[in-house]
Amino acid sequence: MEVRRLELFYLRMKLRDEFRTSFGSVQERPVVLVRVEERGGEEGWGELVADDGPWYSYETYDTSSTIIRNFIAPIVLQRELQDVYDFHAAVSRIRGYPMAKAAVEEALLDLYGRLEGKSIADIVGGVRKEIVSGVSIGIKRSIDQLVSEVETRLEEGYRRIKIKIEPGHDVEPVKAIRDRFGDIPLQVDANGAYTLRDMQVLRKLDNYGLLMIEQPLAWDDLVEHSILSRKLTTPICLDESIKTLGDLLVAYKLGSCEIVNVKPARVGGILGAKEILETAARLGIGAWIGGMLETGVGRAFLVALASHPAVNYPNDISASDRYWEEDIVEPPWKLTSNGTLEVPRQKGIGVEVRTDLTEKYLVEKWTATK
Ligand code: OSB
Ligand code: MG
Repeated sequence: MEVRRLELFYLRMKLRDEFRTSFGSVQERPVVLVRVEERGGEEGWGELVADDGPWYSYETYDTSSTIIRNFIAPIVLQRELQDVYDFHAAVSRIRGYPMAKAAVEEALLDLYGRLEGKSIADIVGGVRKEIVSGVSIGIKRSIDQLVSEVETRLEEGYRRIKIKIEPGHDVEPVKAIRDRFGDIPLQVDANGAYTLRDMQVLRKLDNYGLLMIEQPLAWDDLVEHSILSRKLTTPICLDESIKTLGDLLVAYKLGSCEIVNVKPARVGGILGAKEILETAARLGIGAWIGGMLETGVGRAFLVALASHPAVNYPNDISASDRYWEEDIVEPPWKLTSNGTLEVPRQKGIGVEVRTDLTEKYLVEKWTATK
């Protein structure tokens, strides 16, 4: 693959509704798309998922796109890459910045798939025709509002509900949902908002038959999660704390989690995510694919990964219309009557980027050429 042009499209897009977690609220987000073009004119697209501020991780769209512009783009344009593993070897000297690496890796994988006539699902060893779609619901102004959103999502067909929690908004919303909807597949995500001093509340949550509690304790902690895991019967799922395959191995040795939320952007790309999925399966750790409020471009990679056989829980991969009035891909991602998304088998990501919409939402464009 000889990449002759790498472009960044900086867009700004409004979410249909505010999305609030324990670390902050998003109404409108930066969307940075990576486009690579190969000598013969074929293209590939990827998405940088970093947000405005360093809240979920240290990356922001600004710092990570600077890393792409100054360090990753020159590497991609300077050499002829044999394959995408070659890309990872070349960028391994850049420490950290998994979201920046994942964004460019996605674009290269899409390009590689288009050149070789393979879908992303083919490339990652996906086997499913459709993937189970769950939905992640933010913190609402009232319990009534939350219950009514859960009702809407269940009616739309989502197969699992995840709600965001934080101290002061935890047992009460879970109880309200159980009282109203009974034994639906339900889980919570704290985004690191609790400590071991909150045992009382965590013990109460343990009584609601939750599928899992996601990232209850600090984002960078494995030891305290292993202590907590011994005290609860509900499985612990780690998101923020698993940044590398090495983290997963340590978490396994310590007994810090029973389940892992796999996000390609958090672990430096699709190939790294595939490796984590395979290791999780080998170790008997449950796995599913998480999201970062992606547009239809990033979503395509999540769907492909979720078709991997190691995935054994519903995913945080909703349809395009859960976040976007108009998604920037054609066709948009649509929920089937089964509460699933179909896995495309066309070459590359299997959806087309709508250049009329990338134009409409464009704030800035950056181009580097060979
Ligand atoms: O912790 O899983 C998370 C969104 C942004 C940042 C972190 C998280 C989330 C979600 C939404 O839960 C997942 C999605 O629907 O894309
Ligand atoms: Mg999470």
